[in-house]
Amino acid sequence: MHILIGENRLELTIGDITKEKTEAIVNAANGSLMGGGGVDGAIHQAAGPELLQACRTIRKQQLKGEPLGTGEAVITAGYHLPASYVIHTVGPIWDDHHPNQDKQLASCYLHALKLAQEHHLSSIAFPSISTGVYRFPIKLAAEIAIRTVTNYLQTATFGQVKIVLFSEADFRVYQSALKHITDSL
Ligand code: AR6
Repeated sequence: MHILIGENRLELTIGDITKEKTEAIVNAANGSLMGGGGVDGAIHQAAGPELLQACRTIRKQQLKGEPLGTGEAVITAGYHLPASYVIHTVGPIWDDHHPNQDKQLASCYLHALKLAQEHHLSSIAFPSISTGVYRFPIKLAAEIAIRTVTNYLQTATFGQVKIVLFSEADFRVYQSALKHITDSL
């Protein structure tokens, strides 16, 4: 399913993000940028060892050895992926609920979109950040993701944004969030 927002298109699909042909795909990484499980593991596996090397260089040079902060984003090439770029971001770990986690999750989407636009990219695919290992409740995560992306697309000329869900159940949650938010636009 998709909606048009000005000249931009927001699309929800079910699939494996490592197969996406958008110019950039987003990785739900951890601060170490050294890989992990879930979508992070799948992206590193499909991109090849060059991706880990690029992440090491970013940790050393751009981040001066520090971990990537929650809600921040960095960009690398996509190496063996169909996507030319990977934008790595770190979602919040769900821990009861303090409002800062909502802001951090919104920041992931916002910083990834801004970074893509700074690199003159016009298509990007996101996974459902933080809703796997990091346990963020998917209903709330979907509302935050879709609201952040639609707000951004209302003020920018970007192109295509996809959110790639890994299961039919996750897709349905995002679909109802999209419907809820577009009804109020
Ligand atoms: N394509 C699309 N979505 C996927 C794929 C895929 N190939 N594989 C999994 N998902 P998670 P997080 C979905 O756990 O919660 C890692 O170890 C998955 O079903 O990947 O942000 C990192 O290194 C879920 O809906 O990311 C971090 O340590 C969504 O992607 C930590 O997990 C996110 O689940 C990050 O946790």
